[in-house]
Amino acid sequence: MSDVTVAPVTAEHHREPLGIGETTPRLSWVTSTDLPGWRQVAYELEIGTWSSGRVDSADSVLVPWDAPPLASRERRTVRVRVWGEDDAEPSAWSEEVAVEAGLLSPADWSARLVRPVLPAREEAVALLRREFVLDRPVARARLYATAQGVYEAELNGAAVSDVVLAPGWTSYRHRLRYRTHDVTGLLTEGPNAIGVHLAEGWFAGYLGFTGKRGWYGDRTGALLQLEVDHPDGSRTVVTTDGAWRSTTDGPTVRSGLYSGETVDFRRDLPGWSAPGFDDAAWTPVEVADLDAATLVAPTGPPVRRTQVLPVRAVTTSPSGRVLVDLGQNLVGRLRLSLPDGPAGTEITVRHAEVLEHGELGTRPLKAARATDVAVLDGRGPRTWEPRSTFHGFRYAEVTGWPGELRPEDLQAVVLHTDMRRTGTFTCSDPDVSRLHENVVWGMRGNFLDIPTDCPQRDERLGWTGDLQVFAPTASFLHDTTGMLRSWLTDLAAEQRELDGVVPMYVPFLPLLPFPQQPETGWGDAAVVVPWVLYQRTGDTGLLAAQWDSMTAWIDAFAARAGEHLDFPGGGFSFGDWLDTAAPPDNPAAARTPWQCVATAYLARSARTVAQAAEVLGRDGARFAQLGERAAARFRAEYVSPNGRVAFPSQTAYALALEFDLLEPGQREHAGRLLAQQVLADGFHIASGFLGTPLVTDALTNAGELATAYELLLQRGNPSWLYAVTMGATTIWERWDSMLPDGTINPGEMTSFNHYAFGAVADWLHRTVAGLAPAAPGYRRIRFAPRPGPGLTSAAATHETPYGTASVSWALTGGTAFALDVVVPPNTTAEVVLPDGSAPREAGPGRHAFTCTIEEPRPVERPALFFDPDAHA
Ligand code: RAM
Repeated sequence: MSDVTVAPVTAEHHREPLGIGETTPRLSWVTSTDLPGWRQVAYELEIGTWSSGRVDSADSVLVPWDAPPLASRERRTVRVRVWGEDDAEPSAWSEEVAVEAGLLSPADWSARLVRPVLPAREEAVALLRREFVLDRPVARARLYATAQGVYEAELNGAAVSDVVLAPGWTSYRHRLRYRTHDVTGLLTEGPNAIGVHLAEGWFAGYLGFTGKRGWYGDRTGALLQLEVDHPDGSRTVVTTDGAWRSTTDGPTVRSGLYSGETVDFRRDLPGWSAPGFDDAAWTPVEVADLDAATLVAPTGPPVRRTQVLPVRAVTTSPSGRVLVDLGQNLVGRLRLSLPDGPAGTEITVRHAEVLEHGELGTRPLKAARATDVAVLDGRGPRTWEPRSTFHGFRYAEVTGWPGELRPEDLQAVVLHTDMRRTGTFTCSDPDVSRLHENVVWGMRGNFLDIPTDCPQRDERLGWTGDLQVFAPTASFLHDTTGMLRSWLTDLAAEQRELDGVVPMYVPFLPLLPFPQQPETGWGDAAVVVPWVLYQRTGDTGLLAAQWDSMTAWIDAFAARAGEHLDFPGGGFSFGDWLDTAAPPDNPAAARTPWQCVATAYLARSARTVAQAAEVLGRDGARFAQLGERAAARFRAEYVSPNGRVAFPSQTAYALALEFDLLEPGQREHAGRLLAQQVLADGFHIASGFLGTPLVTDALTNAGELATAYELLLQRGNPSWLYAVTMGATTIWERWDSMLPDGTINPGEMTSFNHYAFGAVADWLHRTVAGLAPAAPGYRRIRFAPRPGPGLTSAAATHETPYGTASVSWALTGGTAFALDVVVPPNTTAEVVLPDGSAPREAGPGRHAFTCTIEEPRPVERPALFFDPDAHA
């Protein structure tokens, strides 16, 4: 027996493989060992009674399930053991994991969709229930459940799970996710009751910035199928059907995602989801049709409460209002320990991300009211947390609280998709470390079931451009693959209805009166996101699944570019959105015209599809050709023979360099000109959504690392650290969402939680710390830290598909460089030291290196250099 242990097997990208939709889920495992250089040479998988026998293979990630496929509801235990190069004996078996299929065919569903009868008022919340008797003991029970709206289910008075805001938001016309719950322990022989708490959610509530609600329908509904297996082999099935009853007179008076929730405890209905409750006054539900072919099992984790934060301070504002500060801009809601008080006492909580001159700054929320209200019943203290809403906030204003509000009366409950955290970064500059922390919080707040632009105002849409730039960072920080796979499936489904045009946001709603057109940098999400996920996870299956979407996007994009790839139709495009030169009321007015950006993106995306074709063994020649034509067009139109780009902008140079659009002879000059441009911009950000994520990489690769560091460490506005110096705890939509004088930016869109500009974290991970995949899925890793002026140490860790990789370096006395890396089992690594020496190979295990480098020096300012900050 060797000193090798194998963690429990995972199936596809599931955290909990219960109720999965794959019949032959691919399996992965992570080995841990202290044996240096350990590599797997063989494995044996056991799936139920099936065994693979010893398979001579080093593969441990997304290994095919060669056992017979799972049938609906079928559960099989899986385990693996492995052999290393020098191991005569296999490792011990990994701990067993049960992999269980959900309902795989529409025919498995006997449940009917039931709709409560709703009153005329908006945002009503319904309770639905029925009782049933089990005349035999319970051996195993599963609840398969979903809703049109957002729901929580209860059995005999207990919540069936800790999932919140289920079923989340998908393109409901195409796909509605159900979830499988193991409810064996919640049922008893004899009388039982099942109840559902149902609010409008994304399905029927307000969505988007047009003030419209009911995008998918104006009635909510629930679909539940409870299957109880008895020891004698028989099965009782209880489903939503005409026997259910409902009421909208329960304690939750109203709930909306944007508006918040009101509870009136005087309307409490104790025991409503337990047997014996008198529902004679309730109304029979209406049974409706639902296309069971749209029901799908989830591919990623659900939304959960992931953290509870205490209140940092309760203060009184200049105008005398009671304010609560959580110390962190977050997404979720407050849990209130309500005191006793006279029946009818109304406590109101308004939320906001910032204070403006000491008062709650709600203007950025636009039409989102973000207000929760509790009405006391005079029957003692209670704990209350809204159920069907979420807010983006750091501050809250509380009115009507009987007596004095104490910090311990409130807690913030953080909500987001329950992704596994996989990446960390820290460095010697606390502001940069805080910037990174802000990126993490920005991601947490905006990965609430779908990847959104912002979590607080009346928008919260799955903007494709935002994720396109942020996907590399996201996939380092958390395991996003399961969640994004679902989103990409929706993207493809929406795209099919728009002739290949990828909508600006997914799920798509026709919010604006004009037709969708191919949007540079936004639609490219169809290509970039699957490619990034492939790079980071090695999942070729995902790439194959998105192939049609990727190619349809290129065709639509090329059609807009026109025969000569010159985007002749003119018109509007977001382009380098929110360029720092754009005035607050015209975020599209960038330094770099959108046609220039579009030509560059066309080249890059077409080439990426050609690379994907190679991976998938498909013919990608026409994409490769298109990519080269677009690159040539870019050069002809926008680059001088020497490599000067037509627009004096960081974005134009960064695109040319990073998307590899230049001739070899032009690169060096262009790189120098980019550095000069950044200097001319006073080492400030002078780019927008699409350019900014490329600038530091372009500088690094052009040998202008010090300039990249100047940009990173800039603290004046606009810069990444400006917001940090202003006390930001998330990434902002605008560099100056908060102006230096404490006034909120007058622009129409001023979010304080927008992850897009946090995309720089990917450069922090890959270049500053120096941890990057050198082969898909980190099967080979590149450790190439690049110390620069202003930092003396940096470190990063990443849970690769093979286990933990880590890097940590320190620079002492300006020249003594020390590096520590951990290479996960079963991988190889190349280590590139910053002294210019040849790359070294490193096998699994921990390695230390030292070298002497030239002291990193700040960029020399020419004598006549004009620093706008010095003259401010
Ligand atoms: C804004 C969104 C988003 C951006 C679009 C173009 O409304 O907040 O970040 O992608 O515009």
